Amino acid sequence: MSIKLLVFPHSHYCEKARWALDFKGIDYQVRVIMPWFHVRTLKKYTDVSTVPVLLNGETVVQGSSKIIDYLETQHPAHLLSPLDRYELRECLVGDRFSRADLSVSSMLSLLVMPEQHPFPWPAIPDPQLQKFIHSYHRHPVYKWAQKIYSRHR
Ligand SMILES: N[C@@H](CCC(=O)N[C@@H](CS)C(=O)NCC(=O)O)C(=O)O
Repeated sequence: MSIKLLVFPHSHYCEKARWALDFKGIDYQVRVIMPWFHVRTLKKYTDVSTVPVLLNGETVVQGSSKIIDYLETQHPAHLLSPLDRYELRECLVGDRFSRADLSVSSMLSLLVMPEQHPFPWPAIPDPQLQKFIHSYHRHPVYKWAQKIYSRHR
């Protein structure tokens, strides 16, 4: 039975879960559900109305961090959890890409709108919002997230 991931297309939490699955090279199907209608769809699996939700046979895993925890145990190749959680070097935690980098970059994806994101970004008609986004272009954290996306997504 293949893994299914229920998502909103432009949710940073959903992006976090999708990226973790992609990074681990796991075969899965994305099922895009729409806000508002999602409540009825999710009711079949859980009492809580948030996405992402991972379905694997009878197993239901809800929440981006819980999904990563689940994937780490089921698919330990390409670990995303640092072995030594207190080590701090080039990456946010440890010396290699981990769930810390994945999580923070996913949270920033709606601002950075990286080209590697699997769903296309809509044009932003509001000039004030365009200006706001533009004002972050040179910010080191913005650049850091772009780099993480280009190297690891
Ligand atoms: N802590 C959860 C938060 C998930 C979450 O808030 N998802 C939002 C979309 S970004 C959602 O499903 N909102 C709809 C709702 O609350 O009914 C996670 O990490 O997955």
